[in-house]
Amino acid sequence: MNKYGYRFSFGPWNIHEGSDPFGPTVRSSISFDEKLKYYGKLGFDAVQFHDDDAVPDMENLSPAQIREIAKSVRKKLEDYGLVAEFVAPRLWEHPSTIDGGYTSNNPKERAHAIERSKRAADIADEIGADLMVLWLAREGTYLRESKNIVKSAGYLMEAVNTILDYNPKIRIAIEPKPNEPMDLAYIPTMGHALSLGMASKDPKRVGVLMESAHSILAGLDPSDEIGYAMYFGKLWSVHLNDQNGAKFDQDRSFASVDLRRAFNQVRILDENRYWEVGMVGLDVKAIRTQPAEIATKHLSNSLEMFLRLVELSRSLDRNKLASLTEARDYEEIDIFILNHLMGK
Ligand code: XUL
Ligand code: MN
Repeated sequence: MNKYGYRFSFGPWNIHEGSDPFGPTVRSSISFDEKLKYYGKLGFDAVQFHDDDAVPDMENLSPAQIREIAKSVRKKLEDYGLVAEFVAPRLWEHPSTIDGGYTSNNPKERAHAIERSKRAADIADEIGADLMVLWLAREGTYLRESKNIVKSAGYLMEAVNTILDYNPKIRIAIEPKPNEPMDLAYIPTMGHALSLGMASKDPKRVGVLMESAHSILAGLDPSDEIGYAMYFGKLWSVHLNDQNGAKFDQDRSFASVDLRRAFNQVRILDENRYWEVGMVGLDVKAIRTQPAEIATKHLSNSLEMFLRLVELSRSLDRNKLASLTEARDYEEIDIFILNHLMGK
């Protein structure tokens, strides 16, 4: 933790080999144990997990074996002074999730997705996290005619309710994303995620995770998505990063594309005391060109930018902002904010 009270997290996938759909890996793999060493060095407090980041090959293990391995990962975290922030079921790689897990047209595949989520909840239990993140990667369509949206909404509701029933301690944070890998996802925005949670059987235990790049891909502003969720007390995690327009999901370093947009995310989080409710997750990826020995700078740079923007948010002359707002001099607000960001 730093002097502002924020805790930072990232997932092992954020130190990665650099493959993309058009080319192979360009950096060699680093083992999970090796990655753990970076957390403290880079100023991070917590690890975000996909279920199989914690328990590789879990599809071929019994529930008891899965719990046993998860327990040993918790010990490993303790050795490094780290904690687990959340566990997310990886419902997008297994052959039975090719056309979605919870919303697959095949009932056996839907059942598999639910079972997998229960195992992910077991892992969360053993690893010491009370939060499960649902990024609903393949819950959507390539072709509108291929799935029934009304039924699919019901399947998603059923999945959330089943997880809530299965583990009465777990909280769920739904991470919306409008597209990629699907053409269109069923839960593209904060509003979709919040309504699903609020209609669930235990709304107190369902919230959201806001990822900057996903909001931008949806044509929305991340700070508004943050603030809307915070009004309802539902923002339980974030994946801050940046994104240069509506193209593939870039996961660029936080603030690297649009400094003012990043400032506003930090401002809304800080004004609403986010440090009291959640960790600052940085879902950032090194650019593919980055040499292996220096392929963690995206993480430390993002963290540094977040803290510098906290300072800029706290030092903003809010009386001046209020009087300019009162006078409806929004042109002056523009230059006032730009000057503030430029250190004037
Ligand atoms: C996908 C994405 C994932 C989730 C975790 O775009 O953001 O990293 O955040 O599964
Ligand atoms: Mn994410």
